Amino acid sequence: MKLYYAPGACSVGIHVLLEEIGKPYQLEQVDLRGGAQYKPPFTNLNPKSKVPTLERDDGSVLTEFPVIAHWLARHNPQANLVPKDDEALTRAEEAMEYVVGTMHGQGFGRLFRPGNFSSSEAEQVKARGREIAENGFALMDKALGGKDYLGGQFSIADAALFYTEFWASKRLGMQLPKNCAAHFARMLARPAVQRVMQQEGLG
Ligand SMILES: N[C@@H](CCC(=O)N[C@@H](CS)C(=O)NCC(=O)O)C(=O)O
Repeated sequence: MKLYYAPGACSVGIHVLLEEIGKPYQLEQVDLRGGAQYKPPFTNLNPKSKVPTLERDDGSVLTEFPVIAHWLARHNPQANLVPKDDEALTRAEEAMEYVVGTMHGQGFGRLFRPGNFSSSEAEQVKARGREIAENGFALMDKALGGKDYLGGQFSIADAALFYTEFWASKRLGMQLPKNCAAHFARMLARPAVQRVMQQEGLG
């Protein structure tokens, strides 16, 4: 398998899952700042121009964080990347969809790329993005109440929450609420996450 990624992008969550699985894989960095995602050869692989993009061993390609995460979990059951209990699994899935679709897509999307939402109202767009992200962390903080991880045990949902916590805390200097801050610290202490941080040069 080959993961197309950019350092510190949302692909970092899939990178974490690959390290948790522990099987060999390759990494290929995509120069997002230089626009490599909009040109061949990358567009031949993923015309959506996004990371994470996962090329499987048969050469076929998977896109979309939740789909890649679920596929990795299903094909590597020994890594326990989803809770076995049905209710815990459902809650973890619910959280992951919200993190990726709303917190990232609607919140951080506005904060990092306001021009995708309005060509002239950057400051208002960013303020709304921050509000969406903060509301999201408040909800995730509640979801984490009394638990170390969103599904009880570590799961694909935590890899998603981790990348937004990383952006909030390390890129934007946002204060995470208590349970999210503890979750972020717990994630950073995982050996798989430490290897990823080193490999992506994230300090
Ligand atoms: N819906 C996609 C979103 C992926 C995404 O937004 N990736 C960003 C990096 S965090 C990207 O590749 N952006 C490049 C661009 O839009 O030019 C998913 O779930 O994987």
